[in-house]
Amino acid sequence: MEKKWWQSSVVYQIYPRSFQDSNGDGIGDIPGITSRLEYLADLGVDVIWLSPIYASPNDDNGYDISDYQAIMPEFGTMDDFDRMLEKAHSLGLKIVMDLVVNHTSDEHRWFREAQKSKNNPYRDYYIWRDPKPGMTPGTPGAEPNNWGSCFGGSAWKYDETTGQYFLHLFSKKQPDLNWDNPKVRDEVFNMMTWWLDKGVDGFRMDVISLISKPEGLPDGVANNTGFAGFDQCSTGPRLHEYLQEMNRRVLSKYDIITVGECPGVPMEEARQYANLEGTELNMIFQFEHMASDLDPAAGRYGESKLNLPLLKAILNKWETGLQGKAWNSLYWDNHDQPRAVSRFGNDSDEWREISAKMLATCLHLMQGTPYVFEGEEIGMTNCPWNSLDEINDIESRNNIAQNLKKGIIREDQVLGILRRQSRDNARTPMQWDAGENAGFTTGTPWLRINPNYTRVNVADQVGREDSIRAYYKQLIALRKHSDLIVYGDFELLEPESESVFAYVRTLSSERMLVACNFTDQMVSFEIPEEFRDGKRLIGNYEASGDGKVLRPYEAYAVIVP
Ligand code: ISL
Ligand code: CA
Repeated sequence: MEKKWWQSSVVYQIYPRSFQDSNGDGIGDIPGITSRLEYLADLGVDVIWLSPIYASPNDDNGYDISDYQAIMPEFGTMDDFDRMLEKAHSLGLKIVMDLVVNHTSDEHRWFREAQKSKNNPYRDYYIWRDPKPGMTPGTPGAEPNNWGSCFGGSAWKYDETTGQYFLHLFSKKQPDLNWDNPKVRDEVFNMMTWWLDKGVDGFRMDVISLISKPEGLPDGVANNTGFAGFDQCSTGPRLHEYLQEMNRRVLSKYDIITVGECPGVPMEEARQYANLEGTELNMIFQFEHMASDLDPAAGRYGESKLNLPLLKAILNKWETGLQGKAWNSLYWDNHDQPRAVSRFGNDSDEWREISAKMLATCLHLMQGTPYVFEGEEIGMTNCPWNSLDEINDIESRNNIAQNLKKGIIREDQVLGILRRQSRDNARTPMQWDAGENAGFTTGTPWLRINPNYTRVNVADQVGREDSIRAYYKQLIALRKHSDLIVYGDFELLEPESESVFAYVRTLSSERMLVACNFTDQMVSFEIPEEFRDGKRLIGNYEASGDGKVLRPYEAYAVIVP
């Protein structure tokens, strides 16, 4: 297999609104990011993925873009961007842009034009349909089909001016682009080329699996909300054709990293998306393991409890299934998910540090490119929200309102749900120090700061040898010098265990055992014979145990020969 730099890289995701404010308006910005680049270089990551920084009315915090070639004024200017890019490159850091092209904002010039009339040259940039015959346009049931928006309600909005509906799989301010129109593809590919010529190092492609809609836009199977989910748009009929065209016309001309966000895409399909011949993308984000703590009937906003055998089965399937055929991405955290240490680890003061290190060990020593989300490297946790008023996230707000109205959840369940599942758990400002506003801003932060910032912050951890951050740094450095960590085959041990996640990696004669305890109890785990005299590579307890048990949340890696 030909080795690629992005296979041995670690990517760090920045949610710009929450990373570092530089001018006291309470909103993170590009100069703020620039001022923290040394911190990231020191951590040892290779690539920074920036959540969207383009002009946007912020209905979905930048995932609704009104101009792909302009910077959101709140974040700074194009000059600020150029300075950031230059400094990043001088520190050996690459910059990956978020490419959000399943939809635009309804305030994008193309959509403003498209809305004017049925024969506007931009009309066909979007997906318009007549109301259902015999129904009163604009009333429930008159929508062209039963698809629901990911943020609640129908995926169709009625437009009075022209008497038609437009499709929006996300908010009504995020109309879906019509990728079947070659002009749309030209526009997107030209825009991508413009950014790449500027020197950016790749793209993370937002819900790229949804861009090709099924022929005839048929009804789907409705769920408990009365609407069908977006499964029927996942890997639509022309998806691979479009990615191959994008690859031919744009991606293949640059030495970059590409990762497609692909909710709902199965492993077998990922072999094509992320194939090693390189005809489409380098890797994708799969979502299956993000459901391993959810009750399938209740979904994202129901109660949650980790099913460890299921989590292992899913990751094992992806590790062994893509082995030699395609490439994995590895993540616990991102801006859409609750904090991993609260979710899969233990965020109490007693176990936060140890369990955060355990999760990091488990993830970073698998095969694939690891992603670290801002604050993960210091063990930032979910936030103890006091009310729905504190929440900014459109997904939680809309879905909770809808589920209350439909009687799917009760009022007294709302806080628990928010604390467990809201996307805003990931979006609270970065905790830099124990001072005012966690060192994030001198003004009023746009979103509540997690009150534990006095105990969980960067300043405390930088320079402390036993910190979570120091441990991440160590894990990241290990990968740089080990083909075994990057390329070794993966083999799961004890798949049925409810408490231990253990696996072996193999590259010719080199073997590595990784053992992780996902519980706060001492559990028995007999170290396999061949590893008894092995060399300890890393571990989250100071000294090795007796080889017969794992202490609470213990994790270690041992290598032979
Ligand atoms: O993560 C999710 C479900 O588990 C959804 O919240 C998420 O919306 C979905 O995965 C798509 O995410 C991406 O596109 C959205 C944007 O809101 C998310 O922030 C983005 O990551 C629409 O652009
Ligand atoms: Ca600012």
